[in-house]
Amino acid sequence: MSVASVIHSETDFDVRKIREDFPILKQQVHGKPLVYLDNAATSQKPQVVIDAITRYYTLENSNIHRGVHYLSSQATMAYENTRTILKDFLNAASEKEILFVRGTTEGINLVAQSYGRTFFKEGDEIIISAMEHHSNIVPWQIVCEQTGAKLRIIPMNERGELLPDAYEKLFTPRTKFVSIVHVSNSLGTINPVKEMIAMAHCYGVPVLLDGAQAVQHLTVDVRELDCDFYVFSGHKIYGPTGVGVLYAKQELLEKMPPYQGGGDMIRSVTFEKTTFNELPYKFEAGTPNIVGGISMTAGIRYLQSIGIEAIGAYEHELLEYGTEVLSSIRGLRLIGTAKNKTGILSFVLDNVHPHDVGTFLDVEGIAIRTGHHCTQPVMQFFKVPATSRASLAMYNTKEEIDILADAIKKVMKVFS
Ligand code: C6P
Repeated sequence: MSVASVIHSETDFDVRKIREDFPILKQQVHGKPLVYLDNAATSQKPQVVIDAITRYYTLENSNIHRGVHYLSSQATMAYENTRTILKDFLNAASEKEILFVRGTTEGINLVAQSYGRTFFKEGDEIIISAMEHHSNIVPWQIVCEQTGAKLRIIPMNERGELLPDAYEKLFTPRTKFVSIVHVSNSLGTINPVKEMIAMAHCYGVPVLLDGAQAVQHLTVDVRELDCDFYVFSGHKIYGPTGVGVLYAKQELLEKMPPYQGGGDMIRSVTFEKTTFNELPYKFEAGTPNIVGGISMTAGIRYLQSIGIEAIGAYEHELLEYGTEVLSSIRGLRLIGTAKNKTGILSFVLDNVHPHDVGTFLDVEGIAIRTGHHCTQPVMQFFKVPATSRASLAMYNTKEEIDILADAIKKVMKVFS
């Protein structure tokens, strides 16, 4: 469906009504209306998510999978129901393929330690890309240290797009795994993951997608993508911090050993031998973030009630507007100009350090992120120490982009 056919203007989308659902947006910061443009770091929470947290602690609080009493079975039902919502959200084949984790970072570490440490050996190769978040670099470096495997890196061009031919050339008989970001957090690039997965599968190699910046903007269907692992964080999809999801194909999970040991992941324990629980519990040791899981799905249901296609189309309209407005500022260079992007506007200004930009904008009530965005290799590629990054969500407006642009012009004036 084309962007234009989904949405025509802010009015159609009713962004004003959506903003009403996010109480935090109503406040003033340093005497100015808050302009929140740091959504890639974490999104704000709608009232339904805040209510789900309050309701859980007011009416349902209890440990799950353990008690026979009323509250425990209510909490267990609510928690397991969220697994079903997540299964449907990702179009996974079964609840057994949905693991609760602390977030994207823990999901990738789980796969690196459980799958990688078990199946990689000396000389094996793992392909990642030049635009990975540190969370999709360091866990693989650790497993390389442990097993003797090596990292191979898919290069990118000056627009921040991966090079498909170079990707294909990286495959050798030693390639054992591919782990790539679906949408880059510092560039906004949407990678052609379906094609990349198909290519890896031609060589019999499984693929993990880091979906931390994708699920809140794009429809993700793990069966259509045919990815082997998919991971995302609750707090970037309008839910709370400290909870996320790892999807994995059941056949792979069956072969993988537990990541952590403890309560709930066992079937029986003696001092001589422990047998493990069935999927997905084999990978969920200890009391989980129960309220996190339940309220994360309140966020997902909220997003679904608006419609992910409509959100994506609206954000795309904002991105196009923001790109035009920011590009017209003399002395501003956009970093990340891929053809296929989500709402990330990373930029550098002539003669002004990004941290000064961030501090100045904060005084104007504008929240952006400045720094390397946990993607130092991306900064090295573009030969910049850091960037300023405005990241968009469904509740942002063109008016806020204008406020951002005016504030940037002021910064440039002050520093010139
Ligand atoms: N990026 C940003 O400001 P956690 O911290 O586990 O929820 O997510 C880690 C992570 C992994 N992959 C990608 C692509 C990400 O964007 C992030 C988090 C935030 O860009 C915080 S560094």
